Amino acid sequence: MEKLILHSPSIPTPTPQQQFLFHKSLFSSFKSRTPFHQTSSFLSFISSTRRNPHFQSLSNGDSELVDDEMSFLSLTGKPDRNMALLDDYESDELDLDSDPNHRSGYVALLGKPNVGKSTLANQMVGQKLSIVTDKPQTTRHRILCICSSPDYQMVLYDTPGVLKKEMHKLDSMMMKNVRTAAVNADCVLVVVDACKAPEKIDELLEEGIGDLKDKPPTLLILNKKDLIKPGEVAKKLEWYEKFTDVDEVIPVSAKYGHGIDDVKDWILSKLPHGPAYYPKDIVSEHPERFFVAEIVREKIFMQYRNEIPYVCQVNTVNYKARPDAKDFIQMEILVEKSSQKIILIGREGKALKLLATASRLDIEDFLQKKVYLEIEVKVKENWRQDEALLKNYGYGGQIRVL
Ligand SMILES: Nc1nc2c(ncn2[C@@H]2O[C@H](COP(=O)(O)OP(=O)(O)OP(=O)(O)O)[C@@H](O)[C@H]2O)c(=O)[nH]1
Ligand SMILES: [Mg+2]
Repeated sequence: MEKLILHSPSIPTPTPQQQFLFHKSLFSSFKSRTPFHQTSSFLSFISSTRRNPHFQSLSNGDSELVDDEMSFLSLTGKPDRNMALLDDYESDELDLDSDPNHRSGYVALLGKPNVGKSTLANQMVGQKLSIVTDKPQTTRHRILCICSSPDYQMVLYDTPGVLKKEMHKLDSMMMKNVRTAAVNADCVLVVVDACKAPEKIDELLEEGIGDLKDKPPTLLILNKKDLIKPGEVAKKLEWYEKFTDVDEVIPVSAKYGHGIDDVKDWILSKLPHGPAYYPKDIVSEHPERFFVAEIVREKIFMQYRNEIPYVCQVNTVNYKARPDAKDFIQMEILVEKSSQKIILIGREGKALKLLATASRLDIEDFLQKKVYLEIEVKVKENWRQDEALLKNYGYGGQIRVL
């Protein structure tokens, strides 16, 4: 059964200033006061299952991971505001009779790798949903992050960084997911790194929204402003205002939450009036097993160097919730060569043990319960080129749920 990731209804949505002081969980009742930019922990609330309108039953030819009938979370577009969710959420959950001034809509986050898209998405939601590392190409999937207040609901799509060169089928499938993120967006945020020399964003826009007839309003976010002097920020701001075709430029520090208010105000001015798409306490729709695999992937990025993080695919093979015992989670890490497997496991299995421990601690923090974690490393030659496998791993715009 899939589970949704929820805010606790009893915890008020944080103001932007409070966001990076958002607390750990319903269950730990505000024990942790660590700002989320200082912790690697995933902050989340998990509720009991609800059927999701985007879950579809599919069967495809791949034998390795296929259950008899698999469920997939479709990420192809936004639901019809009036129809799709009503079957699944009670109208009072969606607050459909609410204030006619209520606004809601979809926001696509685009940018090159490593500019801080995921950091910004997490900051806006007030929870760590997307993994963040100092290495480029961390995000591989389109991650749905829902940011709600009594007056609005912003449904953000964090996307993989736009690549100049697509090396593998994986890259081209990731880029397709970037493009489709903007298709239904009510507005687009293009993130650039303030530390880098200013550069035109035409290619980025072309990649993200090039095919669209009606161009959505676009905001350029000059991120990491904390790393440069204020005078430099002003110069870069001016350059981007002059040389890019965007509606506005806002400097921010996603890591420290500066400027997030301004970004939200801008988004709000572009969102149409209408009721919420999702109940206000939901912050994402991806299933737990997805986040669990992402946590392991983040730890791989942190522990291993060079090409290793990029050749790893992490799958949750088995996930058994056990009310009276630790949850049982079986993961597999796929690499492309046996030499990579040797590195991943390390001498006498020490590296893998370290990885498993770091992952388990974060998973327990995320799920708010103890788990038994088993990780196996396997070789799957050229998995990054195998379209059927890649689809099965969720790169085709659909994520498998239990
Ligand atoms: N100093 C500073 N660092 C930041 C800021 N925003 C992000 N970072 C750092 O930049 C690095 C990349 O951040 P991510 O959020 O993973 O970047 P991304 O654009 O999602 O990267 P991909 O998923 O690879 O496309 C991480 O080390 C972040 O901590 C910021 O405002 N200030
Ligand atoms: Mg990212």
